[in-house]
Amino acid sequence: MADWRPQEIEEKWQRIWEEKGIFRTEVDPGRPKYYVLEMFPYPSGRIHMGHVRNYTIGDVVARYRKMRGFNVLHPMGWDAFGLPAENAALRHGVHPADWTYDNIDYMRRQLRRLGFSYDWTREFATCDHEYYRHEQLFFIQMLERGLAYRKKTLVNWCPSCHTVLANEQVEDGACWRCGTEVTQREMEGWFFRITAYAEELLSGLERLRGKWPEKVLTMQRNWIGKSEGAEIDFPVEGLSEKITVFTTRPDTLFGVTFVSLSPEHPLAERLAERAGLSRELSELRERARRARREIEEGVAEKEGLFLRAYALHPLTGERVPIYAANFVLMEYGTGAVMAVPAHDQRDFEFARRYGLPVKVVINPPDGELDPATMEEAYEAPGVMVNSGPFTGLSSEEGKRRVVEHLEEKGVGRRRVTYRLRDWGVSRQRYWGCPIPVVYCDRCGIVPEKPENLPVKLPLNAQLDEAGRSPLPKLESFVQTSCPRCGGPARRETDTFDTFVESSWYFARFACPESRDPLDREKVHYWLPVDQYIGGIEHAILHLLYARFFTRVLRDLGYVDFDEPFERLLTQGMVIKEPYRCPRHGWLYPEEVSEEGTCLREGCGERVRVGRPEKMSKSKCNVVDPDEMVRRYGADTVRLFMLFAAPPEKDLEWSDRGIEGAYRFLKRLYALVTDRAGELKGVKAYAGDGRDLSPALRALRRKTHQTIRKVTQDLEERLHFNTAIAAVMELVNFLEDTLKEVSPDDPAFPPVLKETLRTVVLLLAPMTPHLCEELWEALGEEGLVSEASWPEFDEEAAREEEITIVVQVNGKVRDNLRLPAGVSEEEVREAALSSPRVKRHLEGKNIRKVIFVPGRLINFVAG
Ligand code: ANZ
Ligand code: ZN
Repeated sequence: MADWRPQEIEEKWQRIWEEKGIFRTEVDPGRPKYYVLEMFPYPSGRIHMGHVRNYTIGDVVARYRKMRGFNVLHPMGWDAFGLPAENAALRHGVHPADWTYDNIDYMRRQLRRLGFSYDWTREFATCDHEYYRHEQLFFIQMLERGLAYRKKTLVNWCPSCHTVLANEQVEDGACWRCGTEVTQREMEGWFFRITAYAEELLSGLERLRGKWPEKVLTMQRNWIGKSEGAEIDFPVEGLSEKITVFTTRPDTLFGVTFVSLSPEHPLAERLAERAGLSRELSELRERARRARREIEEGVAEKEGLFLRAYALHPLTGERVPIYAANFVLMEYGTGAVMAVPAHDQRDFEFARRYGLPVKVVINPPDGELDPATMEEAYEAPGVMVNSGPFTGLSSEEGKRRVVEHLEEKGVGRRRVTYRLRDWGVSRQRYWGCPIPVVYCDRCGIVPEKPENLPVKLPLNAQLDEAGRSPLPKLESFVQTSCPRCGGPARRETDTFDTFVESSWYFARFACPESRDPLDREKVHYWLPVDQYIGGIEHAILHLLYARFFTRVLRDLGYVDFDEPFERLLTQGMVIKEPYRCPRHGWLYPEEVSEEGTCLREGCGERVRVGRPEKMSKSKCNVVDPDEMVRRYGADTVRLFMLFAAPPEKDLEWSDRGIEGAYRFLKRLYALVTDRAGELKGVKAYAGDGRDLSPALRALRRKTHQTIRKVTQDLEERLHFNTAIAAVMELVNFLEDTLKEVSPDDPAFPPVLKETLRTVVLLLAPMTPHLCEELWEALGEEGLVSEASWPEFDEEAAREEEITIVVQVNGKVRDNLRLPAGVSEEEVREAALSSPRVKRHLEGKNIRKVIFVPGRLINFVAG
């Protein structure tokens, strides 16, 4: 029999799938749909193993669902705007557009070579103006509804990327992309009012329980950060204005000894001016902006400035000093805090530093606090003291009662706040979607007219050496006329955060050719996405933005659902051990000898093997998918990716593992093709099994048990590794059976055919090329990619039962029906619980047990 040549057969089947267009899909209201989506890639240049893993998982789901009779949508496209294109442009002197589209061409070929079942007719790149024009229309509609607005605020600024970052894009105070420390800047920019959906985004998480990883739900919940408390008004002495604070602890109101304002608070500015402290305040503000990261982590030294002004306690009328304090954030609550040093650690530290009084108003349930000797704030609940009419209440009850009282007096109210901030979408970048507004001297900010869309990103821009956006200097772009008055106007030169594009691409895949942004009928049929698959790194950013944008689209009348992704799988990373030579640093695997010494320049030093970690070029521990496909073929790479770990866990790359996958497929190829000739005309067994020899009955049983197992693994848990293990076990079982059965048994060919056919069907979603080849070799009709998933026969899968005789002292006392192959332990347990056996053992000691497997158990007792 000819050897398996994966490269040849893989290209052949890819061509056939392509020619027949079997993965092209259309709306078909008569059939149930299934939408599988993997997070689309950024066209960075080449795909990496993380992509291969992500897309292989998605492909198995798509192919499996298709075999189950679903009308499957499985699209692919490109998240194509973004900074790397600009960086590459600077480095290599190519235009970002050329760089991006070249990369797309290359990566598309790589994906095709892996045999993924995409409907390529739906492909688009987000930098196509036919895509982003619709996004511009959404923006204009959001503007009309107040869901997009412009404001001046402190923003996160990445000095190396020369752009603003959203809060979600700042990780531990550094830029999520380049790792540079982020600074704070005051700037004007465009915002999306995601906070208007805070409550909905939070409560919506409930519905996703059990369908999204718990970890992602928790991260989103914390990010939204709901806080329930009250707003309380403090009049300011000598001013008509009042300070409104936000607190989660109204029960501590009687313990307030000062009020803290954010250094950014407008009132702080005014009070400082009045007191001649403007310079001091602005210095404090600058230091606070620089130390933003430490402040948010709570590790910054507490620092403040007495503004020489007093607030009046809303219930007691007491005068309390007003400070500007570096730890009060302008963007949270009201930017003002009633300070209760006895019960808030930050206030406590601040009070100690500035010699401010500490007043205890909550005692622990079993003791009394002494403000003179306290070393830290007491933040836990307790009993209210020194609190006028509220003294004696528990802090929980106190919270409620104090707010009620404040509401009656009109000086406070219940209030809920969220940590979530509005989404800043302006980026001072070139390679992005232009924000479609103009600035007119006469009319102010004017949105572009929908019929003038798209506002195309000009491709004739000369990139700036320093990496700044060329748009503000590109007069041909900037100079325009006002859509309202026709007079001269200037275009907005900021572009959208690229997360705007990825917030709705999944809906556009339903109707990529539509002239309207979304074709309601098609979107209604295909969406929401049934299974979404991607990396955990998007747990907040992309997934929160997409959930928000879906609700915006709903409110704009484009879609009729809230949650874009029904089920989410976050796959683990592909990791590998790095090698390091004390002299030469990181080494490629080829630079390490079998004995584990460094081969570079005949070095010979012992190489250290690091713990497996995320593949990265800098550590020389990357494996190139192309090279693996060239060496083993796509099916082997796919099988290994699926077999080596459950999808949500990290997968450690192993050369032995991929070799093992290769050998298994090779063996399977030989097993089937060796017998394919004789089996071609044979029909798969379809009887009830009663006419079969025990060996063939056992093979059928194993076959149907395997169908059951694989179906369960693919249906719910997406545990491909255990599914593959089950098929491998079946193949082993089959090989053992082949040694046992007589070749003249007329039932043998049909049963063998049934088993081989099943193996091919079960593996088809995972190793589709090989399975097409084997399907054809077995003489089956059509393509296995279009075949139906096998049904398992409960009856055939049931374990065979045998009769075991139970004796007590040699006399038969019972007959038990038990599954074939039960252990002695199981038989003994079953026998001892039989009432008839029990009766004869009563009051006796079992001295000995005689067990004849498959036949008899005898208790010797006396
Ligand atoms: C008085 C008080 C007394 C407070 C007490 C706490 C304990 P979470 O749970 O995170 O919502 N706060 C309010 N606005 C702030 C801002 N802009 N910057 C810094 N801190 C701010 O925290 C709410 C609490 O954080 C509020 O309750 C307020 O301090 C402070 F024994 O008010 B509390
Ligand atoms: Zn950066």
